[in-house]
Amino acid sequence: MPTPPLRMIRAARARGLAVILTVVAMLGFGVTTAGTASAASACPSGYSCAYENTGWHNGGGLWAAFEQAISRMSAFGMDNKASSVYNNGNSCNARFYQDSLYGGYSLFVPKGTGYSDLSKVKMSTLFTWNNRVSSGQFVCGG
Ligand SMILES: [Ca+2]
Repeated sequence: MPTPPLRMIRAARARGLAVILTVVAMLGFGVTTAGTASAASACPSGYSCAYENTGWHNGGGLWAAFEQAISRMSAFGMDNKASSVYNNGNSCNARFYQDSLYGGYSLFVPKGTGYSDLSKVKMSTLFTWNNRVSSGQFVCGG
């Protein structure tokens, strides 16, 4: 398992289990990508990522990545800001959630896939997922 790039936080999950949440949130500067052939590659291997901008671009925009879960995107300045998401995990599918602590509607993101523009993804009859993600986690086996 790779060393978390920035910091780790410990938080209690909704089910009451204490887990170590490995998260990283950073501004786009300083992050380089090899050309534009694979924008999704900006999400580190083994992580799922939420981006402030569409198209999984982190240049100039805020983004957050998790290796297990982020219970509150607000802790990384990303609450209700994501406009694209990507699951670059190694073995599990992921879910992003309307509310913090994995509540409300959830958006299923299979391993190796993502949504490049959440304004085109319906959350409900009234709303899209754009600027509504508040938490996320890998869901292994489900
Ligand atoms: Ca939300």
